[in-house]
Amino acid sequence: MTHEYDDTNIFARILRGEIPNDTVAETDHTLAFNDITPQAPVHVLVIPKGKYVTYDDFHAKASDAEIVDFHRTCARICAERGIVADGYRAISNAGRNAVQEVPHFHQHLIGGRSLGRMLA
Ligand code: DGP
Repeated sequence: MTHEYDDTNIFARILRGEIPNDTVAETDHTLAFNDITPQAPVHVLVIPKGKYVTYDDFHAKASDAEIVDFHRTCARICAERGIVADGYRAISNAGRNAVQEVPHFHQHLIGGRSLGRMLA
């Protein structure tokens, strides 16, 4: 499976500062910001600053430091946004079957309401 990174994708443009974003957290390796079309009271997108297309691409190519930083940032945001006690969803759409819209790896952190079952 090849993952050719498209530098024109919207999250690449956000990382370059060409498009504004509502930043929630930022580290050396990771950026988190509110989703533009939130599906719940809390809907944060967390992205690595490196050029990775999908979940598998990120974990195959990123350094251990980037991977740890990414996941620690996700967990910290869940705690800080107060969605841990009642539960939340952390998901990443990858590729065609998952209808991935933006081809830069990202994790959705969604909570603040009952989310129901994911699969019918
Ligand atoms: P997906 O690739 O299907 O996992 O979802 C991409 C998400 O990115 C979707 O929930 C909407 C969000 N999104 C798309 N464009 C922008 C944008 O310009 N700014 C922000 N904050 N979110 C965006």
